[in-house]
Amino acid sequence: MQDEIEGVAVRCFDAIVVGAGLAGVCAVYRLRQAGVSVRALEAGGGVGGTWYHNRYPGARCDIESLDYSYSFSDELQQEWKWSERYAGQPEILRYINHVADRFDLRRDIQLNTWVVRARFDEAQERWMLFTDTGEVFSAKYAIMATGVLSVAQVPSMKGLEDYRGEWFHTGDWPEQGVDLAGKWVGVIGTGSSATQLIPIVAEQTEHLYVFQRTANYTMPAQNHPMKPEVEQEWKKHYPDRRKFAWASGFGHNQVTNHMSGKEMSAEARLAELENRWRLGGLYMMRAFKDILTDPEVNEIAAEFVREKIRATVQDRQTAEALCPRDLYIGTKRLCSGTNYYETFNRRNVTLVDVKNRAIERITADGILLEDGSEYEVDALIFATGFDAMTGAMNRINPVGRKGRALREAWAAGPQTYLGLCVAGFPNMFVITGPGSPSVFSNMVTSIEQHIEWTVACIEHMRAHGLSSIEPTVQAQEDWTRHVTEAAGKTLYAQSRNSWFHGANIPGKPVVFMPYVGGVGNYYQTITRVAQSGYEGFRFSSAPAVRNASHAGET
Ligand code: NA7
Repeated sequence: MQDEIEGVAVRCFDAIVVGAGLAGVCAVYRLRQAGVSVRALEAGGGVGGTWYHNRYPGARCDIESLDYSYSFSDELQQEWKWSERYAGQPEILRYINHVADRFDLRRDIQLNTWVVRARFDEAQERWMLFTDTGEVFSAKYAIMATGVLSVAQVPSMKGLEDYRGEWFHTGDWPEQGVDLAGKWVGVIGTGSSATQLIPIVAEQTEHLYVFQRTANYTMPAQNHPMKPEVEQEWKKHYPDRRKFAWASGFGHNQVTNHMSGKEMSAEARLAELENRWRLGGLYMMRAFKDILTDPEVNEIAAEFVREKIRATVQDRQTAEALCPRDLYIGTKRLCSGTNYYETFNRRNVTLVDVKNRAIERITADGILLEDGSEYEVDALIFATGFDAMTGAMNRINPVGRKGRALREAWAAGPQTYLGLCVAGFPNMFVITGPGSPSVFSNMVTSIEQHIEWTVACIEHMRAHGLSSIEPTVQAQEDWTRHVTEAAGKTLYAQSRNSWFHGANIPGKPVVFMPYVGGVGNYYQTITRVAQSGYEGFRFSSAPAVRNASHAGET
């Protein structure tokens, strides 16, 4: 093995984890437990990943805190106290920091270190990772915990460089916060981030313009302080709750109605929808078993929400503009917020339609629409989303066997086996990658499932003296087809204009990326593959050059 590359000493570990968000932190814990020497490299100045960078006002999880947390330590889940039903960003960030401290993980996490490229050294069967700090790392295993919503997307808009005000992206919010008091502010976008941010920012600003291209459906989160009896009940039954989540459709404990919307009477349907509205947030998507497969059932739920919007927003025209049209509910990620529609009753908030008259350019003073109207603002907030699911991996663009780069391998859309591994990229594990339930699930459940599988795979390789693992092209093609077919049975196949399809990024192939076959089914599949001796994978048993079993650098 080379000890130096271009005059730089190479630092060797069994595993490099790229990223120290919820996935990276969990990976460090599990790998260390398995006796694998590990170093996590994190671009940010702290642990937390998404929850480190998305500090915009109102940032909050849309999965209940008691579910959106690690299950790997019973002591941890018993000790930690969530203050609200849905945790806000500061509390989740505190939790991740607590986990890093409680399990003494920081000594294996290197912050402010961006992995800028990676390449597989075929002779050594090791990954070489290069960082913006000039350091070079070598590892047998590359665990890509790079996040699925980690590359903020600022749309290319003419004139932004001439804008005299300040501008921000929700996904890259300044750590010190932003003072918007007394300012005229514009928010571009009405997705999840915007719908959480708008009600809070509206209370601070002199005036708020909301630039809406596509109206989405926003549920009331129905957030509230944690009820002691709920917490007690969960803590008493945590193992059962986790087991349920791991076997469920979406990786959490939300109750699902298993009836078709068509089997129910109109009264029963309405009662179910009202109940879902009261439960709040993503519960609406479990109202009927066929809400995401039957257009008529979907429309019943969609119209129910439109009626709620009309009943909330006083100005008729604004209410109608906020009502989503030509969009199946849930096929763009359902939003969950507090007082979102109510905010449009404020005198200092104006909804600006930019669908029928698109943004022409940014001017020195604000936003110019193509019909010539201009909106002057002191600050601009881009709530315009992410290069989701593949953005962070494509940015590193790992180079695998035969010098083939990932961007080339994924030119027509991401291809993976089980959403975990990529043919031609041995010993690379993509945590919650495309082709896995990922964003279609409680991310913490999916993260833990992937890391459990990855660590077991590494242990298997060590036990059998195997040096590399990668999927066969055939297994990868079959899985990718299965992922597409699963989506094809749902309304997602007919609603391609979302980040689930990569449609928000110019030039990105429009391919449905997550796996919608259900978390429980998926977990059974990956478990079966491992138990079968890793069907669909091939191993090499070339003697490993160095395979340290002690913690620390090798
Ligand atoms: P999203 O859900 O991708 O929302 C982005 C929003 O920005 C959406 O309303 C877009 O409208 C809008 N957008 C993007 N580009 C433009 C331009 N050029 N002009 C006008 N409007 C634009 O991102 P979020 O951060 O809200 O949420 C991402 C995920 O994070 C979320 O789903 C949760 O899982 C957590 P469009 O719909 O494309 O017309």
